[in-house]
Amino acid sequence: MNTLFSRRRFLVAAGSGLALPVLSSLALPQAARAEAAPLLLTAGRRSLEVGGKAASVFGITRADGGHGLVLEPGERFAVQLANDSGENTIIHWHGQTPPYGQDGVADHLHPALAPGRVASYDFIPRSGTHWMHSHHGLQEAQLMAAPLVVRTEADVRADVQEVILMLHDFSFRAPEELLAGLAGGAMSHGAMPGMGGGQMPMGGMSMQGMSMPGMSMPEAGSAMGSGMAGMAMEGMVMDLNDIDYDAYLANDRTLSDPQVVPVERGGRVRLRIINAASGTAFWVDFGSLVVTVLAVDGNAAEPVTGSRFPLSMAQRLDVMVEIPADAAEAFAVLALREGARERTGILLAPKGATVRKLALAGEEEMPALDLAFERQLRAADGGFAARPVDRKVPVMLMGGMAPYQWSVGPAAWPDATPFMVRQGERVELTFMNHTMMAHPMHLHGHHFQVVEIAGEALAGARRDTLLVPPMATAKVIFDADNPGRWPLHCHNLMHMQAGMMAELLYEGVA
Ligand SMILES: [Cu+2]
Repeated sequence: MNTLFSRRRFLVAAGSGLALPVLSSLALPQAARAEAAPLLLTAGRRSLEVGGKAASVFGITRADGGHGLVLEPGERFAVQLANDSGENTIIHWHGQTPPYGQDGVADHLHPALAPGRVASYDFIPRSGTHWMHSHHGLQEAQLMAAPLVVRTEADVRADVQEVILMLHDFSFRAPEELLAGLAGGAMSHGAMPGMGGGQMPMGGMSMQGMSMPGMSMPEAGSAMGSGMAGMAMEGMVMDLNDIDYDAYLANDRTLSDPQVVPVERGGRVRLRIINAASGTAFWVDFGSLVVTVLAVDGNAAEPVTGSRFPLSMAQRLDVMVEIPADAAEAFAVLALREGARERTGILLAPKGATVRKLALAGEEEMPALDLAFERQLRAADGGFAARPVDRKVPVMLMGGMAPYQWSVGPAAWPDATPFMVRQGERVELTFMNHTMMAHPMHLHGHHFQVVEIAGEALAGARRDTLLVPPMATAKVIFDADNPGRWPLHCHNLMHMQAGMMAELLYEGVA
């Protein structure tokens, strides 16, 4: 038996809350060991009010009733997770790079957490703005998600106000019903205006959906022959927003009753924004404020300034907001749904500032997300040190709306062929999107660096989730330094559930 086996176990104890010495065989710097008792998190149910109606959703709460977790510098991720949800669950620590087995994904070795049971986790957390969410069934669509922020010494020294902004989409209908509607071939797009009627056969795939006149496809290119790409650009059709949700939430509230965060005139606010929506990509909009990007997916980036940034599912964005000294009105931080007019957000309000009522929908439909911002991003540390790539892995994104089938490679999960790597290798993944939808692709257990978009090299951002637009190609690199069996999947939950997942599998791992 290989030695990994004993390392990667996480222990599922009876509901007693029994503290077990987890992963004691793992060599860890003694200095980082905290003596404090494990933090208790409870995956359970809670109720929200959405648009004046009561909604029963999931949540992941601390012992003090707060939602999610903020760890201070040097604190371990020493957590006991209790399942009080009444059904099986498993919580993935998105953005963390724990030893395999503590990742929070059920597989053939690690069962889901049964109701009434407790799982223990203990590892050195990765700093930055991350989050936690169910990786079981469709629970994520019912808000089984919460922030997971790990502060650095620099954050503490900076002494700026920190505000977390977590975005969700929400439906009163059960997610199983939403998925059945998509999978049943009943095209949800049928009721939407601007729907392109026909199907375009291309390479054995079909494309059907909303037409986006005038849309340019700068990311399209080498995924297909140039002739094919050119053909795709003529009469382009692409699908946005599989599902029309009932509401879009910012910190669990809609714009009819938004959170109003007190801020100081002349002060600075670090906003940690998490797109926890299961099926919605947003433009984050700061209106008249020009803000500075500090990090993406928890990784420091060279400063980029602007007032509107794309944020796809599962991605995080940290920005510094400087509140003008003469501010008379509250500032809205809005999340604008792509391809639509709906929006959500919070308000940053200096004392005595006017707080205006904001409509639930904007004036204009937002365009689809693109990679213009991604091209601007540079890892603050320059990214991975130069070394030859040991293994090149093509990752084909395939599928379509009718029938509703998606996959990473030709076969849908669970039949997808694993991508094999060997520990110590520098690995290059080339995402090639052969579909007419964008896919936010997430690799567990690693953060990669974006090194090429549509054939153009760059020393781009470090991330764990990259948006791959329709027909786009993008390359990322990472070092295979965390042996295990790691999901590589689309973070559109319905796509994942329809099969858009494969595994990165280290040689020698069972
Ligand atoms: Cu997808």
